[in-house]
Amino acid sequence: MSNTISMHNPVPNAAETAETQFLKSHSLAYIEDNRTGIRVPVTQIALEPSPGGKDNAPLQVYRTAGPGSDPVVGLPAFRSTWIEERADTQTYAGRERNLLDDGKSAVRRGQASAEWKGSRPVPRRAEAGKRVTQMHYARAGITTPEMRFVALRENCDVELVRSEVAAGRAIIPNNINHPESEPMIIGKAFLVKINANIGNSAVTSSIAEEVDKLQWATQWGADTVMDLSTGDDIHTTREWLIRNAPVPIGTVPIYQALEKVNGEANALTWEIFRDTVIEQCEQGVDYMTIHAGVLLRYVPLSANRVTGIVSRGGAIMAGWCLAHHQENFLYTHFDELCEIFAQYDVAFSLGDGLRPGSIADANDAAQFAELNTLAELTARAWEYDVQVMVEGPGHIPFHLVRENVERQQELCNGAPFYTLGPLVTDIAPGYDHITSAIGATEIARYGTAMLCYVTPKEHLGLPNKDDVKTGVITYKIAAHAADLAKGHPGASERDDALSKARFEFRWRDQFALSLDPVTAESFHDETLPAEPAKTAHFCSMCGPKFCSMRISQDIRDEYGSADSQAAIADMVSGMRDKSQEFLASGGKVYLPEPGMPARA
Ligand code: IRN
Ligand code: FE2
Repeated sequence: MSNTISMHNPVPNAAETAETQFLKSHSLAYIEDNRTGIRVPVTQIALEPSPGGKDNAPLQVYRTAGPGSDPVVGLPAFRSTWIEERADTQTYAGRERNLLDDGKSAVRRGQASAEWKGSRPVPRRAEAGKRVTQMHYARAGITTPEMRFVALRENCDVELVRSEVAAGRAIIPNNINHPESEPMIIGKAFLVKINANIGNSAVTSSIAEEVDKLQWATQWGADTVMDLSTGDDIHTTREWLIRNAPVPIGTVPIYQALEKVNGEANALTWEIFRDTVIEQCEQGVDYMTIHAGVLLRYVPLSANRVTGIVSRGGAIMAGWCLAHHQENFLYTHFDELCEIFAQYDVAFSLGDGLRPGSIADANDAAQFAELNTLAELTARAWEYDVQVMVEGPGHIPFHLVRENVERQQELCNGAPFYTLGPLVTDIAPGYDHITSAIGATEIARYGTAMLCYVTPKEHLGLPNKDDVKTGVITYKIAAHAADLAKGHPGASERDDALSKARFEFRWRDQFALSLDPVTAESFHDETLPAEPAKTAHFCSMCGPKFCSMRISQDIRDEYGSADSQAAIADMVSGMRDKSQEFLASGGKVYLPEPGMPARA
């Protein structure tokens, strides 16, 4: 990269919450491109010196939490100047004010706006006839500040970013009405990303709790957050979330459209849906799940499944198609959606409404028929320069996982794949973050760009804060394991730093470098709470006498000096003799039992 990078003085975490006070060694720092002045927040992890006094440079890691915000004020709209300087958008009155007064929960809405102390950006959209998507700029050969921001974040060449976006192999979801968001990229040439779903239902959670969940999820590493709220206050909840979101916000607009017709799927119309989409475009939603692949003729293909249609959006649209005996209006009006999305730079997340909801239904006719249609719609969106990713399953046994991503990549010409798990078995409710992370690792390894987390409460109930954290950490593991397996440049830096800290008994650094320092430290302290144990050369697992790491260090001390080189040479030649002896005798460790064939 030709950019000069300078590190700014780190400042303490602005978004520090009571639960994260412990992260003393984590601070907010910036990587700055001197030429353009673009600054990317990173988390800086301070490290202790190695035994012997050699300093260890602090590690900068990808940060999704942004600079942090006061929930009632929101984040600074730092991207506004970039958007305005392009001079291809205009402000307009918008519909938001009317919609704020649409009735049902005026009281709670009133309370929420009374508390709100930040400013609300005036909605913008493209000037007539213009497209303001990153894909449009990329195809025109324009390198935007958003692309430069992404390249700094990913530590890659900005031309890679531009060309992948131009080709549709990556997306930068950032609605021009969400100028608070830090550009990030979803594509297989980049780090694997994870999404966390939050959202109240009619029965639980308040707005403040949802903002808290958003900040909590990004603190632990969620790259995007989807607001799946249903019930009252959808609009206001989303407003608070977006104004506080340093990450792209995704939604499933059919959920809100359904609220507007009091939950009666048959009463849905294209017009109600379209107005809901525009309302969300004006608020700043960055990507939307659109279940346009659930075609009327595919619905019967799900009839003999063990679990039928498990997608909420898929079930709504299938119900509508059957009730009216008409083609899905999301499909028939898809071009109009493309025109709308192109005016705000909203990305499609083409929904997998017919994804399998059980091992028995994996890779079946309904699933793959829908995928064919999603491929057709991907190509159509690209005609409008609209960014697209494609959603995938679901429940898939391990040996059938790979086929899903390879088929999607081929049919959709490399458009990013975004999958929910998949869960590789159905038998572990309560542990579906694990059953799904196994499938997620496998599917990401072969090119899935983003993983939608699954929490331990999947199939059982709404996730609480602990579940959100468990889901995020579990998916960070899956995504990172895939980055390592893909040989992504620099992916092992943090592993290497942690392993070095472990080998040198820098316990505090081992905690600080881990994905979940709180849990690591508290597990350690369960048996060795005393302060000196943080520098002790053992832990309670093997105790002081049997610590393999300590024994290894003793071996190094013994043989590592110049004096002992001769001794090592002797040892090596002795080993070579033994090896020859072993090979000469047949070289087998386990000999087949008489009468038994040797195993392959
Ligand atoms: C991701 C991949 N496949 C589905 N998803 C997510 O599931 C999607 O992004 C959204 O968060 C949720 C939509 O669920 P339904 O409406 O398809 O059940
Ligand atoms: Fe499921």
